[in-house]
Amino acid sequence: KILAKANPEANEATEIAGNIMYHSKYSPHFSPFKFGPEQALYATAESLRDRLIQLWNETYLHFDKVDPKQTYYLSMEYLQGRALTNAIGNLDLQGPYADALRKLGYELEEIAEQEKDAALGNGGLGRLASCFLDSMATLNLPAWGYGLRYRHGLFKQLITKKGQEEVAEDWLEKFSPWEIVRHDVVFPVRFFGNVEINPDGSRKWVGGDVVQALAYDVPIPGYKTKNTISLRLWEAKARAEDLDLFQFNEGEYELAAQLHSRAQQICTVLYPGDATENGKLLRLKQQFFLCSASLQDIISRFKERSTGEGSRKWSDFPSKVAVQMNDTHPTLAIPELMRLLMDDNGLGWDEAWDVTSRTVAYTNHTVLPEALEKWSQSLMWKLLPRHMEIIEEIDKRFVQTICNTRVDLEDKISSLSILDNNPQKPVVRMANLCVVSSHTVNGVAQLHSDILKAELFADYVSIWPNKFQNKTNGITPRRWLRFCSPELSDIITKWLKTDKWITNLDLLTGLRQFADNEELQSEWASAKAANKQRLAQYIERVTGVSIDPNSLFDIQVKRIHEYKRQLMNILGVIYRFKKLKEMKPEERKKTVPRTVMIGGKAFATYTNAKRIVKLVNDVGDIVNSDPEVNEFLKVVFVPNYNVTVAEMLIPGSELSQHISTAGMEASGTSNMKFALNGCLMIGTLDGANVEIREEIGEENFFLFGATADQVPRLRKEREEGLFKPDPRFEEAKQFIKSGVFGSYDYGPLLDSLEGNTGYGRGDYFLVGYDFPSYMDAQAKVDEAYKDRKRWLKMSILSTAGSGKFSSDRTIAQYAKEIWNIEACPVP
Ligand code: DL6
Repeated sequence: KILAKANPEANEATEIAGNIMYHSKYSPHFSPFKFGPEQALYATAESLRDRLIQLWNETYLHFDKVDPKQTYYLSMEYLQGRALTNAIGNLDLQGPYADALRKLGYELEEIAEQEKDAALGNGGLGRLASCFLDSMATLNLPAWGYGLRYRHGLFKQLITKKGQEEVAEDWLEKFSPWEIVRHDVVFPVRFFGNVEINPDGSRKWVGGDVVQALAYDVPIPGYKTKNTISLRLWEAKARAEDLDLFQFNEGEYELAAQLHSRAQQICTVLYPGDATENGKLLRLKQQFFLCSASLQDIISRFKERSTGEGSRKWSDFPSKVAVQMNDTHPTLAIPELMRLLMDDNGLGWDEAWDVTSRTVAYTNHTVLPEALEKWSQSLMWKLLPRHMEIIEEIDKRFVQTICNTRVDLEDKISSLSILDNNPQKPVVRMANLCVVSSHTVNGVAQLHSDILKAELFADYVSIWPNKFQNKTNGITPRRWLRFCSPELSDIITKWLKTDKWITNLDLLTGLRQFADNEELQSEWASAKAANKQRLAQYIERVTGVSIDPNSLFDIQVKRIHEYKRQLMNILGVIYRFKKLKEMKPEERKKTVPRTVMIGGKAFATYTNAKRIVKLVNDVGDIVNSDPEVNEFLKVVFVPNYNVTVAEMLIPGSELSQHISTAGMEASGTSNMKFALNGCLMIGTLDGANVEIREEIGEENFFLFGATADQVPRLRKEREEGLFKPDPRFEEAKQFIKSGVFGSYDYGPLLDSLEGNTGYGRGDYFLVGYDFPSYMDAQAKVDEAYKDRKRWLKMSILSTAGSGKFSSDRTIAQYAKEIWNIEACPVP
C-alpha cells in the first residue's frame, strides 16, 4: 500500500509485490532480512489472506443482513491440499501474482511448490467435502464447513524395503498462513459426568471434563465471485485454571496437567488407531467435540436474531438452518441438538424432535460393513450419559410407532432399531440413528443410492419412501482442470470460444463436434505430452525410476483396499511381464510400451493392503531392472499419494483404472477427475463409473467384469466349488509363488484369493472371476492406443462428456432438493 501510494502509476503487480515484501518484513514468524522461497511462500499467502479476510467479512456481513437460510456441512474430514494456486486462481489474480513474484526473483510455481498439503482427511469422502466447499462458495451459497483442526493430518507414507511405513505428517510445523484464529468464538464441550434431574423434571448434564473448543476459520474463496465462505476448524484447549498449580509445584507435572493433556489429545491426529479401548474413546470424543462445538455455534448465530425486531421462534430453526452430516461420523449432532434444545433452551421433547428432524440430513458414503459405525453402548454411557438417554428415547419412540402402525415390520424391528441390545455386544447403530432422525438420506451415485434403497435401508424405504435421494458426487473443475492443467484448459477455452465452461461444465459437450478435428487433436496431444513430460520428471525425482514419456501412462491411485482391487492390476502387470519375457525381441517391439503407476496409502493396521503395496514395489524393482523388458514395461509405486500428487498425475494420465468389485465403490471421484482430463478409463460397472460411461459413450470406456447384481450369485457359486479359474490368473499367481519377486512371504495375500468365500478370504472380491475379462479389456486398450487418432478422439470425448460431474451441479442439487437454500451473492 505504502509503495503504491508513493507511486500512483503502480500497477497491481507492483502493489502485490509491495504487500508481499511488507509481510516478509513485518510478519512475526521469520527474521526480516531473509527472503528465501519459504519466506516468499508465507508472505505471498499472507498477502492473499488480507484479501480473503476482507472478502470473508463482506460475505458474512451480507449474510447477516439478508439473513438467509444457511447450510452447515459437518465433516470429520477435509482434504484441502494446497491453497495458494487455488486462491490465486479463484481470485483471478494469476497474472498479477506471477508478475509480482517475478519482480521479487521467483516463479509462482516454485513458490507454490513450498506449500504443504492440508491433509485433514483420508480419501474420497474428505476430498469431496473440500470440492463441495469450493462449489458452495462459487455458487454464492450461504454455507459453512465445520471440521477439526488436527495437528497431524493423514500420515506421510514412506516406502522402504519393508514396504509402507507411516510417519506423522506435520502441516502445522511452522504455522498455516490460511487460518484465522477467533479468540472470541469459544464453546465449552463436556465429556463424562452424569445426569441430574432438576426440580421441574428437566435434566442437566453435569460434572466430568470440560474442554474449550476454539474456532479457526479457513477462508474458502469462490471462483470469480466476492463470496468467500468459511471452513471453521475446532481446536480443543483446556483453561488456565485447569492446571493444578499446587500439584505442579509439588513436582507432579503429569497429574497437574491432566486436563490439558486430555484436551490436547482430541485434535492431535486424524483417525487415531481404534483397536484399543482408549483409541475408541478418543475417536468418540473427536466426533462429539465436532458436533457439540458446531451446534453451539449454529445455535448462538440463530439466537443472535431471536430477540427484537424480526425475532424468531424455535420452530423457525429449520427454515434458517440446514445441517448436513457427511457420513455417520457426525451423527452425535442429533442427540446433541436435542440436548441443547431441551436442557439448555427449555424445549419439550416433541418440539425439540420436530426441530431436529427437520434440520438434519445424512449422506451415506459406503455399504462396506466395517465402515458402518457401531459404538459400544457402555462406552457411550460413560462418555455421553445424557446423549444415551436421548438416543434410547428416540429409539423407544421409533419402535413404538412401528409397532403401532406397521405390524408387517414387527419381525424387522431388531434390525431397524437404533440400539442393538445383543447381550454379547450391545451397540448403537449410527446409520440407523441417522436414517430415523434425518429428513433426507442420500447416496452418492445412482447405483449406490439404488443399492441403499434395495438392500441396506430397504425396510426404512417402506416406512418413508420419500426420504431417500441420490446426489451423484462431483469434483471442482477449477482445481481439477483449470489450475492443474492450464495447457489443456486453454485449448478448451479456445475451441469453445469461451471460458464459461469453468463454471458451467455442461458446455464441454461443445467439444464433441471437434473430436475428429486434426488441429484440435494435435493441440490436445501436445498438451497431454507436456503433462506427461512433467509427470515423468516428477516420477524420476521421487522414485529414481526413469519412465518413457512415449509409453502409455496407466494409473491407479486411491486408498489401497482389497475391494478396489489393486491386486488385480498388479496380477495383470505380472502376467504382462511374464509374456514379454517369453516373447522374441521382434515380437516385443510390436507391443505397446506401458508405464503402470499405482499409488495410495494403506491404513496402518490393514495388513493385506500393506502386502499389496509391498508387492507392487517388489514387482517394480524386478521389472524396471530387467534389460529385456524395461523398454516395454515399467512399474512404479508413487509414494505418499495426496492431493498435490494427484494434481500432477491426473493431467498426465492416459488410462486410469477404476476396477472395484461391482457394488462396493459407492461412487469414486478420481474417476471423474481422470475423465475430465481426457484420460480413458478401464473399469467395472460400479459407483459413478456407470454414469461416466453413459455420459462419455460406452465406446469410449473399457468395460469388464461382473455386474453388482451378479456378485452374490458368483460368491455362492464359488463357495460351492463351481468356479473354474482362468489359466492366466493361475499363471500370474504361480509366478509370484515361484519367488521371482523376492523372498517376502506373499502367502497370506495369495491365500485371500483361495478357499471358501468370506469377507477377506476365498476371493470375496472376485479377482479371479473378473481377471479374464479384465485382461481382455486390457488387450483392447493396447489395440486402441496403436490408433493414435482414435485414441485422441476418445480422449476428447471423455472430457466432452464430463460436464455432469462438476461439484457445482451436485451442490446445486443439494441446495435445491435437500437444504432448500438459495444463492446470496455479495453485491
Ligand atoms: O462419496 C465420496 C466417497 C466415494 O466416492 C467413495 O466411493 C467412497 O468409498 C467414499 N467413502 C468413504 C467411506 N467412509 N466412511 N465412512 O470414504 O466416499
